[in-house]
Amino acid sequence: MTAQYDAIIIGAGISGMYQLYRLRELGLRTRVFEAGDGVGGTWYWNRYPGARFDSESYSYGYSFSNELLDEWDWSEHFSAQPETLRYLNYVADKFDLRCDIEFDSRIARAEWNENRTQWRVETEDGRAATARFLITAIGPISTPTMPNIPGVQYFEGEGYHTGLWPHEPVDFRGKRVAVIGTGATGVQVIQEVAKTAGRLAVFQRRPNWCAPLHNRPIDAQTQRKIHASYPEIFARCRESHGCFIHKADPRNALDVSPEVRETFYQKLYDEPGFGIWMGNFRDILIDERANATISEFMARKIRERVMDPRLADKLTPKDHGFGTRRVPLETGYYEVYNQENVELVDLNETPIECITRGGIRTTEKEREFDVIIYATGFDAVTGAFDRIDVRGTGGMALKEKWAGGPKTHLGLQVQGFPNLLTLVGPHNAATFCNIPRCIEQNVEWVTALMQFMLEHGRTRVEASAEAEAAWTEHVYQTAERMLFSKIDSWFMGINSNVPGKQTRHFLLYAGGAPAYREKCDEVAASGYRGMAFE
Ligand code: NA7
Repeated sequence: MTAQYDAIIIGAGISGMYQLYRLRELGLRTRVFEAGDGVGGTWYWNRYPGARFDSESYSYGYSFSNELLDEWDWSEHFSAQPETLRYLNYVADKFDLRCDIEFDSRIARAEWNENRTQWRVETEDGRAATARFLITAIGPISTPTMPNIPGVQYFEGEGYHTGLWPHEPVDFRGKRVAVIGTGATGVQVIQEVAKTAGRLAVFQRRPNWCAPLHNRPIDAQTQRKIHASYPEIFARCRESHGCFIHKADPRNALDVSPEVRETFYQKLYDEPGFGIWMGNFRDILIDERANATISEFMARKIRERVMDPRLADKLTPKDHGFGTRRVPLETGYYEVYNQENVELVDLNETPIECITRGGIRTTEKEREFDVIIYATGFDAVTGAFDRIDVRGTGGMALKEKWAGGPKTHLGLQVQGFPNLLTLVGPHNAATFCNIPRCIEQNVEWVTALMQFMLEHGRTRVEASAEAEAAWTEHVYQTAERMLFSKIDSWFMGINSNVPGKQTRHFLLYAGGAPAYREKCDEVAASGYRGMAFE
């Protein structure tokens, strides 16, 4: 018999857990289907050594429960993955969420039934359930992609993608380890593995601009201060573009003297977290000349930290300016390349030909390894949708609808897919955000919509084609002026390992979380303009 619910949520990460909590308050019978055997989403899967926040811990946790805020102490300014996973398990226990979550249940199909005004979902192993509402909480960076290098399957040593890391600890002591990929993940894993590996080879295709994290433990006095100032911390996040505690400086880099610039850049470089990206001069992400000033500063830092000038040069991006791709935060990353047991393999000079049974062969030679770590990234934002066969009205496939780039209303709804709400979906501000801050906004907006429907006896909601076109147009307009829209990265939907993802389609929302929140609130206040109810 097919199980019946009022609402189905796919995913028990940060957004799915909170959505469940809120829908229960509305009295809806809600079921969460989760592919893993535990809660936590990103923090469940990404167990690789070195995985940690780039957001200040106390700005990242849920803000909806004062009791939870009072009870939980973060031990470090930027918490490591095991602590974050413990936190999310604590939340699941505290609010008794597990009883409504079906673990080991990956949803393979979701189909809208117009006659019954309901969604039917099916797990990979054939279990089915129906519900009036379907809420995807599947995460923007949750579909790991292996490199499209021939021979991956023949490697006889240990091979791990960072996003599918084993639950048991992996020992690198004395081993010959390769890391492919130097994004935010690669940087975290490289600096950690370099501590114990016998030999480490980093296979770099494109370097990124990395900035110091400056993590440290939280002492008792600071802990008390954090607890006392949660309202201010969250208020600050609310006001900033990406809901980080770092607010962009109102000045333009080009309006101040080189000396003022230098002092400011140095100050940001010495401070913890994303300040150098999010709290920098407002024009560095918009104006190429302004961007060149910070890029030059960062290049100098690499030269100062890497002893071999040739290596420093290879580690310096030439194809994009600082901040136009995701900035990895690091702790001693550049110094790793001063270690004798670490080698940087520049794939521009010597591309990988194949993975062999014993290691990796480039055009130069074959190197043997005991372990290969694939830090090769994700099929971002739309990838998690693509691997579910989502069918809307008339059997329309979501994957086909989005083939030329996503089209959404507020990044939360899709015309032709009634009663589907996409938390942290494409073109949603949550994709470019200190994510739990925007997740809470998404979940609360969706909850209010469902409450409105319950109160008004509505059973079906669908965004209009006009509202969807207008939002999509707005999303592209806000992205156009940003320098990153001219650069290949996962922000722009580029993934060299996934067929069909070589053309730039902006996946995020660049108008900023405050503007996004305002627009969502306006839509709600207008009685949900642009959405048709039945
Ligand atoms: P990213 O940022 O997409 O980085 C993936 C890295 O892997 C990047 O350096 C890629 O080089 C490299 N890569 C991918 N495929 C290949 C192949 N086939 N050969 C060689 N190198 C390859 O993923 P991350 O996991 O680091 O970060 C994703 C987000 O997760 C991050 O932004 C955080 O928000 C959390 P490329 O640059 O494409 O040349």
